[in-house]
Amino acid sequence: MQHFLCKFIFMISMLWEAPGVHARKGVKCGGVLSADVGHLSSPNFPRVYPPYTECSWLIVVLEGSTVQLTFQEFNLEYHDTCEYDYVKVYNGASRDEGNLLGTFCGSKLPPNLTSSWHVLSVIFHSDKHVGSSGFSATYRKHICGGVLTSLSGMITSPDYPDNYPNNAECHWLISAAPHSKIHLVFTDFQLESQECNFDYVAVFNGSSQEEQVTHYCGITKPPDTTSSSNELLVVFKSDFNIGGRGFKAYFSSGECQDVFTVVKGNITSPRYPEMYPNNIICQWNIQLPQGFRIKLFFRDLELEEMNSLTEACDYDYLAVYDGQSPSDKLLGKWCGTKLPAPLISNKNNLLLVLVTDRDTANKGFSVSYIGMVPINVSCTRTDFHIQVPIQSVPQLERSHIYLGTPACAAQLSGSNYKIYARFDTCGTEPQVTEK
Ligand SMILES: [Ca+2]
Ligand SMILES: [Ca+2]
Ligand SMILES: [Ca+2]
Repeated sequence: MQHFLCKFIFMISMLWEAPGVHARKGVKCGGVLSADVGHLSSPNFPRVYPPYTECSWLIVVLEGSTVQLTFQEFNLEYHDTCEYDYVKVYNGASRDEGNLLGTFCGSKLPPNLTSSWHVLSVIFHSDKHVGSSGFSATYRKHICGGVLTSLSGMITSPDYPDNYPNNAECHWLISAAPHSKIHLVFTDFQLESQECNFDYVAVFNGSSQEEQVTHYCGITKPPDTTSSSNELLVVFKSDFNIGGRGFKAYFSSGECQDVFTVVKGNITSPRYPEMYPNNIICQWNIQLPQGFRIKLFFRDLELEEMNSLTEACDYDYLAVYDGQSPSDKLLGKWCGTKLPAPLISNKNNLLLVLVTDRDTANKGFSVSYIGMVPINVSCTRTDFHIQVPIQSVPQLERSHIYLGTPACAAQLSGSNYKIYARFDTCGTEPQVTEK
């Protein structure tokens, strides 16, 4: 307990930035909230809030749990991009724009928001003119579950990696932007028994629990899932006895996860060139037809700098793997702002992974790739052969592929165009040895 208290107080002093510095004289608002449930509202609520006011709430609950925020009333001056009066909610400390969960104004009630760890901040701001009745919200500590709206994140069973409690029931609704899909991967899984009528995990494709789904338990983890809509529901239940280590899973969505199958393209970090979010793991796969190799060009790289103690990219980094998964060979891992040289895959797949930690974001990265098919040239003392795979020049007719003159056109041989020539034909000249 002593240890926890020390950590807790240290945490608050780390995160708390001079309360009320911007607050108008005589208006008291904001503060540190650490009870399991609580309430916050704009000054003077439900009467008109004062001008020139800035309030900052820091909600810190027990480590290992999360904070769920629910707005009951919401009415602020409206502006297209909320530049006059606004409420901002951060997944962690405020001011770190990588933590921003949303900015709200006008009279539309914001959605329920859940932090991905035990800290959540709320900022209320009003400008010089035009006020309204303001907002009122409640929060509560969540042992597990919630509505997750970030681009990516991690979910675990309660108390993971220690044994999960008995009689637990958790519902995580992962909700992405309209039209984007959610990718979910379980990396660790150990529940009671192989018969799933005791403890189980179920993954519902969509928010509805109506449809039939498989229950997973024991050490049989749910398969990698890509949602068919922009929602995915994960349910965990334990019965009255016998636990296990539980599970750990990662999700990603929208700009944070994609598969590229066209022969050339561009990939950027989420929100680029604005700041990327904190706490994300993004994966982009490039999957081209067999025979292709992939050349990757770095156009821009601005990530958090390396850890000066270890001189390694421990905080935020971009990693590239020579294949389809992080178990394939690592081609490089970069951070900071030094632009890496172009690189080439050995086969037809490449995986890019962006990992960011819980604070200090930057502009991100921008890369381009192009699929290449190797051309094979071989020669003897008197002649040479050139082989060009058909798929590398799909737009050309055979008669348009020739060496020197159209008379030396390529021949078709299996999936290749072949040119066979002597050194003194096809407009080439024999090698002359001069005295
Ligand atoms: Ca105003
Ligand atoms: Ca059990
Ligand atoms: Ca960072």
